[in-house]
Amino acid sequence: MSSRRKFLKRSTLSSFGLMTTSLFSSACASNDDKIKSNISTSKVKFPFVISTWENKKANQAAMDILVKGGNALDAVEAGVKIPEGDPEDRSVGYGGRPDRDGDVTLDSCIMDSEGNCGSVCFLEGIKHPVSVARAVMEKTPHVILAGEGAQKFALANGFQKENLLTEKSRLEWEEWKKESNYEPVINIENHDTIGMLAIDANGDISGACTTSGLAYKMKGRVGDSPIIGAGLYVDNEVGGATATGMGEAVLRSLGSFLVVELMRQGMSPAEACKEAVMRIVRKQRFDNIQVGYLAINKKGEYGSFCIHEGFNYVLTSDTGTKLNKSVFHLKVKKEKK
Ligand code: SD4
Repeated sequence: MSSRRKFLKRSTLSSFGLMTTSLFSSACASNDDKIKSNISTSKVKFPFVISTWENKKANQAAMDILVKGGNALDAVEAGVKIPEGDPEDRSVGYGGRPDRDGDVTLDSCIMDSEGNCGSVCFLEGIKHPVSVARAVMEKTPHVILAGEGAQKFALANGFQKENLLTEKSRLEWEEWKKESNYEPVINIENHDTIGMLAIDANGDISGACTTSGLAYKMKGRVGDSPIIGAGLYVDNEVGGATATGMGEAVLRSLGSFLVVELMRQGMSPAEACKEAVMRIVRKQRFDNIQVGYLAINKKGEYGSFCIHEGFNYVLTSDTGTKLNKSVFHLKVKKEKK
């Protein structure tokens, strides 16, 4: 069982234990000092690539391009295409869990160092939505194409229509349908949306974010991942940020844009991610949802912050690949055996 999956289980159990507002606030206060001491600035020589969760292969594909002098845009596209094409990755692209009607619908976006961006949402039948998002950016006057229009555009631009629902995902969905018990509670679902940021040898930053979204979501639901400023934002003068977790919470606070703007005002990536998470904690219900932010700046500094313990990210540079645990707001209580 992946550590992410274990986290989801543990987190759900522990969140049910925290039932009152006063308990929440005391947990916040007592954790705050620890958080302060954990927020240190980490820096790495560029080029490097960083991405949400544990997808080392995705980072490697991006790094292969960066070490040859390739640009950050090509790197992030190639990187996130790895989980998009992997049927075992159940929350991105091919093999992703379907919506409640049994359809796999994909959300993806990409943004380059010039401030250009492209996005597709509610896209069906196309394995690599990030490449369609890039085509939207490069070949149309628009930023976002949705649903049928996005698919029509993809087909007109050489993408093939494929069935993205694997047998494994279909059988799970059939099982889910027996009770059709849908609670939009992110911590009980397994989803490893990839948000990736890269800084190339020239110091230019690009990012991409791609997902099949929440399993068994309502038909037509679009999350934060394809929304520029929510799931991803890059400003090459400052840095870049990406998000994972409960998309609705990120959308309400336009989290990735917020992180970049906070860095513009002088915060380090980790401090900015923390402040963006704390906005959610202060203004929204956060007991049973996870949100994690990951950010880099122009100096090559990086950092992250999440609501609940358990979010991690992978960093790949010329010194190799390292899985890092994110600093968090609330500790997950250990399961009693
Ligand atoms: C969404 N933010 O669709 C995505 C889900 C996610 O790891 O990040 N999963 O809300």
